[in-house]
Amino acid sequence: MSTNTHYRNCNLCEAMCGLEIKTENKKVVAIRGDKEDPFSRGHLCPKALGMKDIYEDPDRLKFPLKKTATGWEQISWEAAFDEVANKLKDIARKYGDNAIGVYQGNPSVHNLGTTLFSPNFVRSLKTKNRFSATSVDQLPHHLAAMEMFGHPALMPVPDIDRTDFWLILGGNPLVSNGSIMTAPDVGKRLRAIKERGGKVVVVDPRRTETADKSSQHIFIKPGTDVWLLLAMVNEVLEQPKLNLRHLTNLIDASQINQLKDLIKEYNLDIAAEKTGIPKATIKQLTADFIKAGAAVCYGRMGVSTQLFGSLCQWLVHCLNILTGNMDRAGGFMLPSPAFDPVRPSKGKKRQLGRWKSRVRGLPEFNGEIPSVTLADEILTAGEGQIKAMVTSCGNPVLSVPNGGKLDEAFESLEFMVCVDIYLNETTRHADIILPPATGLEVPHFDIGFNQLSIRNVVKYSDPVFEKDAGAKYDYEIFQELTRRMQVGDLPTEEASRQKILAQYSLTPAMILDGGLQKGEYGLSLAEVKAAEHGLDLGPLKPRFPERLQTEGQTINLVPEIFQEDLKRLKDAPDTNGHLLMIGRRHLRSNNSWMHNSQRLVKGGDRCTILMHPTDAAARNLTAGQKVAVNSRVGQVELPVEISAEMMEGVVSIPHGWGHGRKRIKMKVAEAHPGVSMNDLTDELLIDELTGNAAVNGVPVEVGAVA
Ligand SMILES: Nc1nc2c(c(=O)[nH]1)N[C@H]1C(S)=C(S)[C@@H](COP(=O)(O)OP(=O)(O)OC[C@H]3O[C@@H](n4cnc5c(=O)[nH]c(N)nc54)[C@H](O)[C@@H]3O)O[C@H]1N2
Ligand SMILES: Nc1nc2c(c(=O)[nH]1)N[C@H]1C(S)=C(S)[C@@H](COP(=O)(O)OP(=O)(O)OC[C@H]3O[C@@H](n4cnc5c(=O)[nH]c(N)nc54)[C@H](O)[C@@H]3O)O[C@H]1N2
Ligand code: SF4
Ligand SMILES: [Mo]
Repeated sequence: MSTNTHYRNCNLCEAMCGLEIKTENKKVVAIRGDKEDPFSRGHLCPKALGMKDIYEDPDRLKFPLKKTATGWEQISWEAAFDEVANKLKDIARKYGDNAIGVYQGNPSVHNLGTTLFSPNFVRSLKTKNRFSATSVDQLPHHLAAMEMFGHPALMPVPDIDRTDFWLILGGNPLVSNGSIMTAPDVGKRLRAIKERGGKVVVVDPRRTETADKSSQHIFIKPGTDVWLLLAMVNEVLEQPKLNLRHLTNLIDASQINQLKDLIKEYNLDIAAEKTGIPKATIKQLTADFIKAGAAVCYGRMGVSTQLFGSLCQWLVHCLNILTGNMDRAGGFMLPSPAFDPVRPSKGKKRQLGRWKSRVRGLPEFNGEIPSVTLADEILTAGEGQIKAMVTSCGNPVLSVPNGGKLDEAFESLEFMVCVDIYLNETTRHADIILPPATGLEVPHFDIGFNQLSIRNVVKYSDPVFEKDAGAKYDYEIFQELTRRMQVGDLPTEEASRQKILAQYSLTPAMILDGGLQKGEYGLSLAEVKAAEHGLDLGPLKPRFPERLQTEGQTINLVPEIFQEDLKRLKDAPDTNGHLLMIGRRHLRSNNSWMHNSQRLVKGGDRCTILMHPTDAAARNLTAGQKVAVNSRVGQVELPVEISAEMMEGVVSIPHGWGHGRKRIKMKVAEAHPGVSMNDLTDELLIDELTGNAAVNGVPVEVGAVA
């Protein structure tokens, strides 16, 4: 029997690890880290073997399914495409275009075909009711990028290979493997900072795996980072002279004075009171940050998904800018991707709030409405009510706050189609499921993460296996659906018409080749393909001002919307006396969808509530005991784990569990169900500026199960 070796990037998380995959016939016999990958240097995590499990999973769907009175039936692709297009068109005709809702989930950006081909399909629906996982995650990052640098995709990443001081707020990269920061083997890179005499500081309500390996950990009360950051920026501004370095000419000096005035009242005293961090600690932290050779502040998920997420991301930028660390080696930098989807906006400013959601009046951003209000838009009668849903790569029932309400909402729809590889908590509500080929069966290229990686690299991965006979790639599914939606609706003008028709025969390879050749390095797809371990394109380079897309290519330090939002701090809810719930991730989970791999779920129950010993004692709780957790929206019961790694007054539950719901088909996951943290998170708790979900800092009550 002959063994074949394949090299390919793992597409499960943002780290882009190179894998070496050995196969015999149609079987995976080994998956290791590719030591010759110049970026990941042999690193991988336990989820990499999940690639094999997904490939072999008997529960994974491969052909279209239709729900009938007697259960799910396999139907042909032709019949499925026709039925989906006809139903969607009928509903749009009857109730208007906005009666179709769309939700796109996280793996969308990890799948080449979906990244490139789903946008046309979504546009063909002409609906304003578009939702995605972005608004349960990182909307504040995009808003800060748009307001300050002129484009929502211009999100700087920490140059951790060259920094002397890495301040991490609300991120746990040793477990998440990094986010809005593609950095395979963060552990090694973090260690290297300390070995070269630098410092890593983690600010987190939990002493995380990352905090454990860092130089210093500081507990913070959930949802209060905004006051910490305000006080730190204040401290920076109080220096006799700012060291802006090459940014001096990119910032209007009057904006610095304006910022000073705006935030001067938010001093160390207020910060200490709100955050629970001693004044002296904040002062020292700021002083260390200022005096470090190169420093970078990085705020991720934990500071994005809270009530003041957007202010936090704005202030993270302010801290980096005002200490001269933006766009500088060892600071916060913009990558230079070989395939660059960011087109100059030619003065056309993207906007927030061009329209509002119908029921709650939440602002649109980048053409999307916040997912916290998806259930309202389905359940509330009236003109514009969503009657049909399309989901792709998403499991909002487990991922969006108040998932229970979404569960109920999806059940009430007239029609639902899901592009997904599993029959899970969300797709069980579908009338039709369209499963694409995935994982080892598809070509891969990291369009999204090359824009976020801490070194410029590029790789193309060929499929390891052919997809099953009769299976379809995701791009083929979207192309077919788009074509059917546009039939009879093509523009009459010949040139526009031809342009649309031409899209029906495009392939991902054609788009990649064109984009790569036009890109900064002028590579062809063939050249990229020839480098099976990937190409190293060098360390990050300063990109200002050329990359800025603001008017006059300057940095906008004090965007009006953040000035305005500061007023909201005065009405911040008083959470004293409440337990506050935060989330947590685990190396062997990937949001909600990889619990069907036995090797990834084995061991003890990981879906537990973590609680500080003092809080447990106050409630007479003992380790392992089942407790009831209540919030405004729901109740769940799960075992308690008692640990001083939690801050007092804070509890933690991992998200992505809750596979005990009926009528799903994920055998292993069903045997390890856990409960859904999002049956507790509250759709009314949001970063009001963007409508981004505040899944962290949710008030809950915990007590013994009666
Ligand atoms: N409480 C709480 N809630 C959270 C979070 C939290 O930290 N705490 N995190 C939030 C974050 S950061 C995110 S990104 C969201 C994620 O939210 P979602 O994106 O809605 O959820 P996932 O669990 O990623 O679901 C992925 C879906 O894609 C399917 N899938 C996997 N591979 C493929 C493929 O190749 N093609 C297709 N078509 N489908 C595929 C899976 O079967 C699954 O249904 O959750 C958010 N929700
Ligand atoms: N193994 C694994 N890896 C993943 C995922 C996964 O599910 N599993 N999901 C992927 C996805 S979609 C994403 S977006 C990334 C997320 O990547 P990260 O942002 O690194 O994700 P988390 O591990 O959720 O880290 C959030 C941290 O914020 C802390 N936190 C909570 N509330 C607050 C607060 O108010 N203030 C501060 N300062 N900290 C707070 C939490 O304790 C936690 O340590 O991970 C990705 N990688
Ligand atoms: S760290 Fe992420 S990219 Fe690397 S092997 Fe694990 S899941 Fe895959
Ligand atoms: Mo995410």
